[in-house]
Amino acid sequence: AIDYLESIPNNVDISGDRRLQRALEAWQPRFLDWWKDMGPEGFQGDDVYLRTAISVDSNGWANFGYVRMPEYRWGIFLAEPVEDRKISFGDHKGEAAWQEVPGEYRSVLRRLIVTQGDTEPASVEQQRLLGMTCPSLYDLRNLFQVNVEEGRHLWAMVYLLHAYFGRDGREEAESLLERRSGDADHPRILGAFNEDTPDWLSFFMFTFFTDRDGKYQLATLGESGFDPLSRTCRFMLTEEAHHMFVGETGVGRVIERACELMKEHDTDDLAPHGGISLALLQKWLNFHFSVSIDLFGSEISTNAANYYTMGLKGRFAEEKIDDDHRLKDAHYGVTGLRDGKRFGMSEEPALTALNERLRDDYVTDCQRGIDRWNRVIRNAGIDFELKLPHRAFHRQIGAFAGLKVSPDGRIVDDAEWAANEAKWLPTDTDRAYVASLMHPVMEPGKFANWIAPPRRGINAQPVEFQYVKHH
Ligand code: BYC
Ligand code: FE
Ligand code: FE
Ligand code: FE
Repeated sequence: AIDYLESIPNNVDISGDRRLQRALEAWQPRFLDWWKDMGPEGFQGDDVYLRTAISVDSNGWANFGYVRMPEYRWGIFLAEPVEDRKISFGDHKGEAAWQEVPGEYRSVLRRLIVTQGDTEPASVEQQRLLGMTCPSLYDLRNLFQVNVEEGRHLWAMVYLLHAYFGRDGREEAESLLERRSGDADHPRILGAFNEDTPDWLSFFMFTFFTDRDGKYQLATLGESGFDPLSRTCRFMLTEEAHHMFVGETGVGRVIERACELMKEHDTDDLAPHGGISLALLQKWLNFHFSVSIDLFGSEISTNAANYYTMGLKGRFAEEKIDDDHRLKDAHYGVTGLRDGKRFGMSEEPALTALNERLRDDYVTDCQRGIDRWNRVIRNAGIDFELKLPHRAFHRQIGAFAGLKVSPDGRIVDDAEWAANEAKWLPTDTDRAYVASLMHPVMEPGKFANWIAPPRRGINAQPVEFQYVKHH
């Protein structure tokens, strides 16, 4: 059970450890200062219809009600312990899961936790101005739900740093509030988290593609031999599902509206009609997919091999995979560059290929979502197909970084790139056009012209429910 009488709601008995409690209570006001500065701008005093965790059971963990965001009960919730849990992979396979940090892995583990933790406040910073241009109260509420939960994910990592990493942990927890997305001097750690999220199409793409990286990274950390990390990630994953729902249905509704406008006006140029065309949407997709697959790191990575061998970070659904879970002699097919001219697959040691394997799992999952979007287009009777770009397109990390590749996977020269870049990626003009569509729609049940309403509301409320009471 979660104790809401505590100043920091939790199911880990923080009050049983005075020193930890004091440290977290000292961090809490700094978190709130950060939230007020860097959290959603313009709505901090409003009542928002939010869900708050009341237990960690899969059935019925949520409570819905109006909350002012600064009063949201951010807390520390770990999934229930698995009795007698064993490490399921790497050199320590079969040993009891660790309840304390193994001394020899301390700095590696801290780094993983900090990298994970850094993305959470970064996304809140990236999204802080979006409320001002919400397409509906329903969408506004979903944005804020995502934001408060990303704030809670920061708490999840800060708890681990404070509880298990002593003084360096406390220093890292401070730094997590000091870096800023996009800041030239103190940027967030990973590339995608320093990009802008300037409009709602970007937000929906971000929650589809970038929150989905969260799903895959959290799942691998959910396999960790360090049990507190595993348990906290497993609970975070239950929240993550809603973030990806927001992305998939958000983009889906933009597509639905585009199809309606195309049929109504018998054209695929939707600018005169205030819509987002499918070609424009494809450019946003190209951008967000490429930036998000960078988050998996290099195709060949000794870091990834070490994380696995040490038992710190597993594979997606590790326990469902039928092999030796050590991978010392195993191989995995990795696409690479041959003589700088063409792509080819080679068998690489499975351990160093773990980043690429996870990226493959992720790409398969993305493709399932794209297929569902394409079904919406097909059902509308429109001849257009959204496509994931080739994995080497527009990369900044790994073997394809800086290489000029078309979305369909041809290595092109500078001239061809220059001639086509504006067709493949959002241009300043495209961004200005999408920005010009972003006007707040704050009347219950009303939606901006460029997006269709959702099928149903949140928590069985009607679509026209007053999801945010704006004062
Ligand atoms: N940008 O061996 P390599 C989420 C660095 S999203 C900048 O290729 P490795 C969320 C790397 O640090 C999930 N730098 O990669 C979503 C290393 O630096 P050093 C976030 C990058 O170590 C939405 C060097 O390049 N969680 O939760 O296997 C909203 C070579 O490294 C990038 C995690 O990522 C990049 N994209 O790292 C809110 C889990 N990629 O050693 C939240 C924790 C690599 O040369 N992180 N580098 O200084 C990890 O498991 C790993 O650090 C990575 C891959 C997956 C990032
Ligand atoms: Fe998160
Ligand atoms: Fe998320
Ligand atoms: Fe997010």
